Amino acid sequence: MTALALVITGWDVAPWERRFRAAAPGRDIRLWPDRLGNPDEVAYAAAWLPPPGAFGAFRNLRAIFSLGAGVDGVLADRALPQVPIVRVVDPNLMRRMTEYVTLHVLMHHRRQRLYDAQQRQGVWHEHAQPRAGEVNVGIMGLGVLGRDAAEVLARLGFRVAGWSRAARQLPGIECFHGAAGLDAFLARTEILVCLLPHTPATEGILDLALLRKLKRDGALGGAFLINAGRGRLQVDADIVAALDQSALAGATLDVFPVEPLPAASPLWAHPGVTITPHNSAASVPEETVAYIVQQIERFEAGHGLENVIDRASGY
Ligand code: NDP
Ligand code: OXD
Repeated sequence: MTALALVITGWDVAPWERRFRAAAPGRDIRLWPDRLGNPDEVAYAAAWLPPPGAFGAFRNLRAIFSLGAGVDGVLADRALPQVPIVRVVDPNLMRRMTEYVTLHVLMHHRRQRLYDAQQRQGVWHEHAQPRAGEVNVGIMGLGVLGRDAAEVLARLGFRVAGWSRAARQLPGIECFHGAAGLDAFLARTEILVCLLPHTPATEGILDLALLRKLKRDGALGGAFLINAGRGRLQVDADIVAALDQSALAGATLDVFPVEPLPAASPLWAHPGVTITPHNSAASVPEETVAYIVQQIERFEAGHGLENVIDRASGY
């Protein structure tokens, strides 16, 4: 009764199955929905975007492992069994996100989109370049990912602040928290990086009203948004409006309320938008499976599971 079921939609299941079989050769690996066998034998589920009700048949389930750092896709199932939900915390995933955030902060800071446009027109023209120390970056979400990105950007010399739910203290980072701290955080932020989880409290938080509160008269002469958290944090139409009204000078978006981003979305062709296909910090089977197998071994040896999410707060 210790089988592990893979409940995966939206991703190719084959590399995950191969990796679980290689990393845990003694483990009985089942595949939802067609190769489940007797569901009473399933003790663990590893899931990405599980369809609602998918875990209902697993009467002896002991834990659910999200295959990503975010758990909103798992929590979307209103009929989830009352078992611990473990999310991915992995240094490789964290560093991939920090690479992405650093790349796009620097892209906006160094005006790379402007130089790309000039290159296409054969224009040789240099623009004034502020120092990193003159530019305010603000990171929404000071968790595992937000903290690492904040530290790296601070080392590059940016003036970095962060916003979280509870009060935090991080050396060299100006920390704001809660609804009471949000406006002051936004008012000093020129490059806004969003690394929040999607929860009922954060849904749609990146709307026009919020984007209008960003600092536009700083060294960069405008405000920029980088969202690599979740698509449902943002209101796509409001981002287009913010760009068109110059509340934003540019946006990098890795995530969208509907993925893949529909062909009809005006974001695709907007000159102020840089789009990536939800790949800022992909879960790599080799790394994620090693982490989950290690968690199961810990659990079966009588130690607690790590990185269990708090269902009440949704992350
Ligand atoms: P953590 O749980 O470690 O951190 C979440 C942070 O968000 C915490 O600082 C938390 O505050 C803050 N937060 C949550 N709710 C609120 C709120 N209502 N108001 C203010 N702050 C809030 O998560 P990670 O850093 O590991 O990951 C963050 C998110 O990144 C994931 O949930 C996922 O959605 C996304 N992600 C995206 C990927 C991609 O490829 N695009 C890849 C991996 C993750 P506090 O510190 O007070 O708890
Ligand atoms: C994650 C993701 O949550 O890849 O890890 O989106």
